[in-house]
Amino acid sequence: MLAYDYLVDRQPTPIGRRVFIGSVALGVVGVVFGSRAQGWLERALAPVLEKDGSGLSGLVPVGRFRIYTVTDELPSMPKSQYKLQVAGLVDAPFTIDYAGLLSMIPTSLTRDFQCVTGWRVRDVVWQGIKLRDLLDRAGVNAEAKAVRFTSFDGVYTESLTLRQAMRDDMLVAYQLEGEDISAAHGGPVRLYAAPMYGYKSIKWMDRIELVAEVEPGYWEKRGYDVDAWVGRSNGRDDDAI
Ligand SMILES: Nc1nc2c(c(=O)[nH]1)N[C@H]1C(S)=C(S)[C@@H](COP(=O)(O)O)O[C@H]1N2
Ligand SMILES: [Mo]
Repeated sequence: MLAYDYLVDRQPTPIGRRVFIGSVALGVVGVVFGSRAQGWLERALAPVLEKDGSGLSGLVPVGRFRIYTVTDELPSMPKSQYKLQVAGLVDAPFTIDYAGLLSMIPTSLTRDFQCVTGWRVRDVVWQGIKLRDLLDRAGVNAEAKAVRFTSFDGVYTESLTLRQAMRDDMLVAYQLEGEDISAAHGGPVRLYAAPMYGYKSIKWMDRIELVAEVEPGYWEKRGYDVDAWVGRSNGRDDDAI
C-alpha cells in the first residue's frame, strides 16, 4: 500500500530534481516506519522545501497529502499563542483564542481533499467549528458581501462570498484525521472549504474579515478560478486518481 501518489504529480511548473528526490526519500521512510514517523518527517521537511520559479515552494508528501507553502518556510505557532480575529463589516469584532474555538460546538466532515493540480486524498476526516458560527457571533452587517481570510505566513490570502461562507461545509478546522492539525498542515487552525479545491483552504489562518466584495486570493491572482468548486471550476478531475 503506497499512500503517496508521486506519479500523478502535475504541478504548474517543473519540480526541481532535488526536491523530487527528497520527496521520494521521505516517502520511503514514511512507508517503512509508518505513521509514527510523521512527526519526524514533518520536522525534517524544512530543509527539503525549495523555492521554484513560480513561488510555489512546498511539494513534499506527508502521510497522504502533499505539503504546500508559498513562502520559504512552514510557519508554526504554539496553540497557547494562537489568536483568530473576526473583524471588518460586523457589529462586534472579536478575537478568539484556541481554547475559545475548542469550547464552541464542533462539527466533523469526511470528504476527499483535492488539489487543483490533480492529487486527491480520499475520505479525509476534519473537525472544527462552522465558519458561520463565528460570523453569526460577530454580527454580519448588511453591506458585507464577502469574507477575506489571511494567514500568519504573511502572504497567502483567500476569499469566499458571504453565501459560500455561510454553508454548513465551511469549517474553521483544528483537527485532521483525528489529530490536532500540525504546523505543516496549517495548524493550529486553518480553513477547510470542503466543496472547493484545496487552494481555498487557507493554512495558518489568523484573520477573518467581512468585506464588501470578493478579493481574488493568492492563486486566483495567478490564474485559478475564484469559485473553486471541485469538478466545476478549472481543475482536472477527469484524470485525477
Ligand atoms: N497559507 C497557505 N495556505 C494554503 C497553501 C499555501 O501555500 N499557503 N496552499 C493551498 C493549496 S494549493 C492546497 S492544495 C492546500 C494543501 O494543504 P496541505 O499543505 O495541508 O496538503 O493548502 C492550501 N492552503
Ligand atoms: Mo492546491
